[in-house]
Amino acid sequence: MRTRAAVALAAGQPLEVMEVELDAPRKGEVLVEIKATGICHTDEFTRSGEDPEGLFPVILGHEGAGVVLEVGEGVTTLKPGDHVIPLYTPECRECPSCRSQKTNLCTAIRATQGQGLMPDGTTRFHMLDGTPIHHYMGCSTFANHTVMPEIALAKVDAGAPFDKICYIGCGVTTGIGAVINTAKVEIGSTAAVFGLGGIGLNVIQGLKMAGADMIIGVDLNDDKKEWGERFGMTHFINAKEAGDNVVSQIVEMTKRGDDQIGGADYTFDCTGNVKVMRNALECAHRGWGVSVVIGVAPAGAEIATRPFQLVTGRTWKGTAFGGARGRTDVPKFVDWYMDGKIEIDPMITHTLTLDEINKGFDLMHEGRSIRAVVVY
Ligand code: NAD
Ligand code: AHE
Ligand code: ZN
Repeated sequence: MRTRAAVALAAGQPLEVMEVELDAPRKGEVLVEIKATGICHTDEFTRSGEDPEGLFPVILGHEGAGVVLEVGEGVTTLKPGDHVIPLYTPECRECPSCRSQKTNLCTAIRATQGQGLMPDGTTRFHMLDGTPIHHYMGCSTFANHTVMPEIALAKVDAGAPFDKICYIGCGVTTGIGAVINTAKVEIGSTAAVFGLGGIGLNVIQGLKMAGADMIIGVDLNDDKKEWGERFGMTHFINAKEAGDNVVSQIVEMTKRGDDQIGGADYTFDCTGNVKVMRNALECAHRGWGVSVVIGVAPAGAEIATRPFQLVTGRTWKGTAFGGARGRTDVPKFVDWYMDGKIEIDPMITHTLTLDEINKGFDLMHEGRSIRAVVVY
């Protein structure tokens, strides 16, 4: 079939909206009509050429929601008409990682996914002249139709609005999941969140749900103060004004108890900047502070700290997709949204057509959007 897609032809170039060819789903695969997709900073990371796994031409996008149109041979858990959220972290429930119950990082199809291919090593997308187009994070939601493995689709409430629940496909689940699955924040905790964008605000929302007492937000952009407060942030630091003092400021603000040792119980990097990651670790509390890396850093970037920071009891952790097991947990996030337990609507600041998709990237760069969503 033919479908419309925003194609990244080369690194650093704007996306080009065009007709592309999409092959039928093969064994274990599903054809999905994408109804809406968010634009996450990770799409920009790959578009810009900073992603060491970046391949071109490619159809980016990994934060979608849609409807099953057709299933390939052997598909048993989905049928045409089902509403689904694509999963860049699939859940096969059979690989050693899934069976371990210690991680959400399913390994069933990770190798081919990283090569921009379907699990059988081929692509379903082609240019009209036959040139293959790479898949992205196994999803490619910047196309009106896509083909996905059955194990990478979560079936969700058919009454939920696509233009909102698409955000559960990455930002909402990553942010809230980082708090509840990865950090396992307790009631009364103190926390610091670096980067108050589409992910950081969901970390704040998760911290509020978990009952954190003090939630310090840090961003370069003063406009984010109001945004953070909207979701439960209690204190704001402008990172530009604080400069190198951001760690000492947070330590000072979090001093508690007789010994007056400061430091946040939990800290989160939602920027992808390795210097920020270091600050986030170093403002975590001596003896027990946990710092969670969420941001994705450019090729070649490395994190550093004095080992003494770890010797003295800080823990550095990372999280992908908020530690969520997609087919199990994503339907629950949709139900929480439908039940009013989590907020999504105010964070979707812009709704665009596919033809306007590059404007979504501009809004992100200008710090004007939290999430721009393309509705097909
Ligand atoms: P975004 O562009 O919406 O937000 C980033 C925010 O960080 C902005 O508000 C920006 O002003 C702020 N910022 C930038 N540099 C800063 C600095 N030095 N100090 C303080 N604040 C700073 O991006 P997003 O969609 O929220 O994504 C955030 C990061 O998370 C990206 O690196 C993205 O690739 C990554 N991410 C990771 C996962 C995962 O599973 N680990 C999932 C989604 C996104
Ligand atoms: N390709 C990059 C890494 C990108 C990355 O870390 N992706 C996150 C999801 S970001 C969603 O917005 C992730 O899930 N990682 C686990 C995985 O298996 O990819 C690089 O640096 O090579
Ligand atoms: Zn994302």
